[in-house]
Amino acid sequence: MGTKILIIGANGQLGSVLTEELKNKFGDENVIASDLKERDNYNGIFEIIDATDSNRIEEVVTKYEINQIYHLAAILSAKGEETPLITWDINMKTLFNVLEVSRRNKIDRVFFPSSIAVFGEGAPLDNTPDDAYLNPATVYGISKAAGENWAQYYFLRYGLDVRSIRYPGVIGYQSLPGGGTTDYAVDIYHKAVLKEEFSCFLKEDATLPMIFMDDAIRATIELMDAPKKDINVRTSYNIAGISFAPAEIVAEIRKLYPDFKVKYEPDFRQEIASRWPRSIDDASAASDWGWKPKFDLKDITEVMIQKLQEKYKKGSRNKEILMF
Ligand code: AKB
Repeated sequence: MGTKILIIGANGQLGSVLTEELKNKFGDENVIASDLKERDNYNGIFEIIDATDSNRIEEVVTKYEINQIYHLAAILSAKGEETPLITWDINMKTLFNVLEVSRRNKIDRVFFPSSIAVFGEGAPLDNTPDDAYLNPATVYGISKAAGENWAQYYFLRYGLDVRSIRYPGVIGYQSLPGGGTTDYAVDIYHKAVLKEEFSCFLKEDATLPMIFMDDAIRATIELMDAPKKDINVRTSYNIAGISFAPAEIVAEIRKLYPDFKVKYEPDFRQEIASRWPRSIDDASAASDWGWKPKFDLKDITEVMIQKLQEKYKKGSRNKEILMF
């Protein structure tokens, strides 16, 4: 039987782009997108799934004879701090539901996204290795650190082939992030193209690991394509893209928009960022499944500006409705 994929959280920043890529690779009929609400103008098979309801996940898995699940639904770092217990409940319940449905239905491969948010005090800030001490200070980070261990547990206990990546901040023109600490690095490009002033919620020297969407999607697919015998990390793989601070992205944007205005107004998200790594050691991903990023800050800036200029030229100034 061929590959039949279910994507949970297909309307999100990563999910919406990954869905299109998987459709290109496996065919529209083999990729079932799902989220809490149907996506406007979506071209393909879509099911409404609230992933806190395991019966509903199981129903869709059975209906389409799914054999791979990408579980992308979660509440992110900044948003999660507004309602810590609800965030914990949602992030863990949806993961347990996916793991249990996958175990019961003998799903071949499961993808669970983790994050650099699993790190905190006690981990080296530079070149943070995969096996650094995990001491997350956000509820999102705690849920991801616990989730990684549960992923490994399901692999060890039940042989479920769960694979995971710790994403840095993801930067893309196709979709918008929501509720993260790294979101500024997407919003800033929208403001530059709209010729508006940007208020940055991080300090100008707050260096964080980031990755371009194309690299993030390629990493995900490469990990899921890798032979099972090569996957030696069953918690989650670090992957690095690039690292930069707000002042560096501003300098890069000003090469194209010399009058771009920025003010720094750090808020609680600066506190979160200050505990995260500045850069990531991704040696295990490189040696186990050949991971290598392609895009640096200059490449990212050129593509982001060009693509956003095209989008804004075509339509409205409302960035929410410009995506896809
Ligand atoms: C966030 O900022 O919460 C996310 C992440 C790094 O996982 N983008």
